[in-house]
Amino acid sequence: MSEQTTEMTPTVEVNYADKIPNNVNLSDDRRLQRAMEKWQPEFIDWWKSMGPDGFQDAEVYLRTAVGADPKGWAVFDYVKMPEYRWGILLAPKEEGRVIPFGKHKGEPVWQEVPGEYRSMLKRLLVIQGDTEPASVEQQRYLGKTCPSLYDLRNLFQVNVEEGRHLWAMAYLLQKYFGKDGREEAEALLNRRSGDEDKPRILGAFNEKTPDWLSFFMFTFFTDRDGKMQLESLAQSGFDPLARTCRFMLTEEAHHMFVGESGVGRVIRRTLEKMKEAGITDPNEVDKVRALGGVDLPALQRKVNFHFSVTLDLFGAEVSTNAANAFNAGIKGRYREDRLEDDHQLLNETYPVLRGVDGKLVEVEEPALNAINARLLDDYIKDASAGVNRWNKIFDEFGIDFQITVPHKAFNRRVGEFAEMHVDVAGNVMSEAEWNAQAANWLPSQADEDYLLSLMKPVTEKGQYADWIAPPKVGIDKKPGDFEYVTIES
Ligand code: BYC
Ligand code: FE
Ligand code: FE
Repeated sequence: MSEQTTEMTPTVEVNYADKIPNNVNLSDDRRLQRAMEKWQPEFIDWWKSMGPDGFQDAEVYLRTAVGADPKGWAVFDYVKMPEYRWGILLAPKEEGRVIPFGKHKGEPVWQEVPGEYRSMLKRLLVIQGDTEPASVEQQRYLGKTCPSLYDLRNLFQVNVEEGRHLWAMAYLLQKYFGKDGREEAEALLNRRSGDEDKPRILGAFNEKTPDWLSFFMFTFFTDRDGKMQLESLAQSGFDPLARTCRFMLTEEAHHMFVGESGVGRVIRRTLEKMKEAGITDPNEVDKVRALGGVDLPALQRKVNFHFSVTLDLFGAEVSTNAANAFNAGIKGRYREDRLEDDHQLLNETYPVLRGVDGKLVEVEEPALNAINARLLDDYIKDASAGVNRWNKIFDEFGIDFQITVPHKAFNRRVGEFAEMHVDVAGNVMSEAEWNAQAANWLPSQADEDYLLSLMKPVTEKGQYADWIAPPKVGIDKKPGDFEYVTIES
């Protein structure tokens, strides 16, 4: 007992065998346990200083994963977030699993890191791991303006689970990458979203999430990049990574639910207000704002922003990094196991939209080099299907409006179109023309100021801010007036 209780954290006593839910026999690996014992209090320090501001003592009705089986992975109870049981959970091992793609296709999966792919794997784990705490940092202040206790609880659920995803990557780094891995696990706690000197690695994770519409858009669009990347890594020939990501995906589904239902509820509330006031033209922005609703053109601009910023997360469309990772059997395609081809792609091509002499042209590229382009296309399909589900709400209210996703070359900073200026419909133009119209396409300061003016906290049980409709059902089937978060006053 005493051996397993660390002295390093005065505030949170940790008995590693009991407190860290895990299905990796943590207590059998002394070296790893020591590494995690050193990292755990640093994580808690990070959580307390960079996690949800002002709610560290609140009791939150959270889902904790205590096992990877259907019974263990969704246990609900009140918990103070710093005492959340961040665990290490891998999906069950599949006996006889073989590497599903690339040049090692058909060989037994690796249980240890293959030496020749060590640095490639480490880089992917670090990039994946870096996004998780970044998103928590981006969402740090949102609790103060929550539209309801239900939404507050969902925010915190997402935050603790992103924390758990960080644990997942920190575990892989510390278990399989020795001293290097331990250093990288510490560095994951030391970079900061938006910091000039030590920013997070990928662009979208240094943007602000200043209001709740941004949060819902982020969880809809950017967590969906998480889903696509995790689905690709879940195919990995490095089995511990594949199993880790498969379990992370069970949590990711909830994050996208929060985003999709959140934006849907904003749309619904706006349409209710329009209907009550007899407004049928969505472009009557001033009237909608006078009623305290989120106008649809501003909502579309938010979509344009979050979509385009998220597309940059897929890297360059044509990428030798991605080709190498695929060939090596380290990172596959989206749901590789459901695709029907040779899974080696040595003689295949894939059509990639490229910027050639200032024009958008579809070019057949070697499929291996087009792995990122393909994942991007799969993402666009998946995100567009979600947007179409929002569009059904307009039909329901008989309002003639549709949300659309912008063209994939719009507003890009990474990849093929980074140097081009392309509008939401896919027209290439000069920088001056683009700048002159950018305010129609991307959220303006005035949009942001208006959204911020709506962000007044609502913390009475069962009450909702006036700009968002209540959810159809509660979390864990709780009734409408359930106290999802108990805030000490
Ligand atoms: N920003 O061949 P390229 C999630 C760099 S989200 C800055 O284009 P590659 C979550 C790149 O590093 C999922 N730099 O890229 C969501 C490279 O630099 P070096 C996160 C960028 O490697 C919400 C150079 O450009 N997981 O989980 O094929 C909440 C050329 O590289 C960016 C992953 O991304 C950028 N956007 O693809 C919480 C999975 N893009 O090395 C969590 C792991 C590229 O030449 N990562 N660069 O100096 C990967 O699979 C790949 O690294 C990437 C890039 C897809 C990110
Ligand atoms: Fe995550
Ligand atoms: Fe997520």
